Amino acid sequence: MIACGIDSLEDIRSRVEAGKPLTFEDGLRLYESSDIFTLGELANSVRERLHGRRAFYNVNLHVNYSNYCILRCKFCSFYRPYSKHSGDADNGDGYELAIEEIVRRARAAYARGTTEIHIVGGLHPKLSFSYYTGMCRAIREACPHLHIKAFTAIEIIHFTRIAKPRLTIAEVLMQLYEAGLNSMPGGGAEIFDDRVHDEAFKAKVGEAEWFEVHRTAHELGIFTNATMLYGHVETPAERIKHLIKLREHQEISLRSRKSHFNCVIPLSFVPDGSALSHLPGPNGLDDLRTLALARLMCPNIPHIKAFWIMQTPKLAQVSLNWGVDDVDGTVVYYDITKREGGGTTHQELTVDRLRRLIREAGCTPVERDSLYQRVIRDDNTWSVEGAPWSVAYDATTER
Ligand code: V47
Repeated sequence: MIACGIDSLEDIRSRVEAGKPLTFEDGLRLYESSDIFTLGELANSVRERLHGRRAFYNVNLHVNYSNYCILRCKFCSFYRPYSKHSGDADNGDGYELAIEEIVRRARAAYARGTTEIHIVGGLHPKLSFSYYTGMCRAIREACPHLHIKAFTAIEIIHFTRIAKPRLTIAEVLMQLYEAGLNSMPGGGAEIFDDRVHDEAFKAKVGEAEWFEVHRTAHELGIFTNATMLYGHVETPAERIKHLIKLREHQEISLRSRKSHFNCVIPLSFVPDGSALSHLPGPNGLDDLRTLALARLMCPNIPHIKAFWIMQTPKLAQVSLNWGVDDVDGTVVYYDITKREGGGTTHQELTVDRLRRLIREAGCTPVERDSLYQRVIRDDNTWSVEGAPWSVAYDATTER
């Protein structure tokens, strides 16, 4: 409905208020509307219906176990080609972490009160499947209640191929689960569209396989997240279609599977160092519009996360009134993009800073675990609501 050159959006408002799913055309009109205030207001109304003024964060540690990768995705500045003579092809900054080093980092973080370890890496051409199960088992043994959120759908497909003998997706997930895996992150989704796939990440498995992994995880009772990498070669229409596909998958998971997506994480493309570095990347309004759109197009996915590493802490803070209810966590080290942290991989926000960002946005900070249960801390233990266990930690170290 166009009035005086400005789309009034009133018909969309009534559908949002009635809890009706928005159509592709609704999404596009919202994205293209110059009335960014109504877009923010509508997204905030869904956010408040679901979560009131609560805003979630967690105390986590990211570990990227290796940057060697057999893929060459154009948006990625993280991968290094693998060479037997390390240093030849990768400028000397290719790496892979020994399981002992990963456990050392996990143990140190756990002792400081970290509740989640988020592990992803490149598709390594040489490591065997036992490296990944061994990694989960060793972390589980060292840190009994540390939530292991690990491996994107793309890595899971890679594991089915490197396992000897080859395994099905369900078999890979079951073996990882038995070794200690708790849930899966949402990476590797990029944009569900064949044109964008062929232009920006042609060699990577596509939409069908990504959804097959998440469908299998949901059937097995493993919770997962879902991402969307925006601001490169895709159009706003392709973003909206991506979000609708996530909503449709979630509808079935909620109806007939044991678990579902916990959150959508729209990832703001960081061009630096990638084969698409000539592109400008999203501006602040693109970021806000896309986060708000994610909230409005996927009302059946409980949480929308702004990942401050990519959207920046300032934009993540603003987005808390634009549909977002989660700002991820302390992170500590992040190798995939280096926007924060002065170009280093040390990218960390303390709990005090996260809570302040949230309070300054007019929200109430709530520490969550990886499944969005409330974390309860006293002077030197943490637990989650209803759990029969608690974990002792050193609360004198800054988290
Ligand atoms: O899959 C790669 C993306 C993802 C770039 O599930 C890039 O809680 C921006 O999935 N600019 C990994 N993004 C990160 C991820 C994630 C992050 C935080 C929380 C969760 C969660 C998941 O990062 C990759 C890819 O889509 N990525 N390169 C880049 N230049």
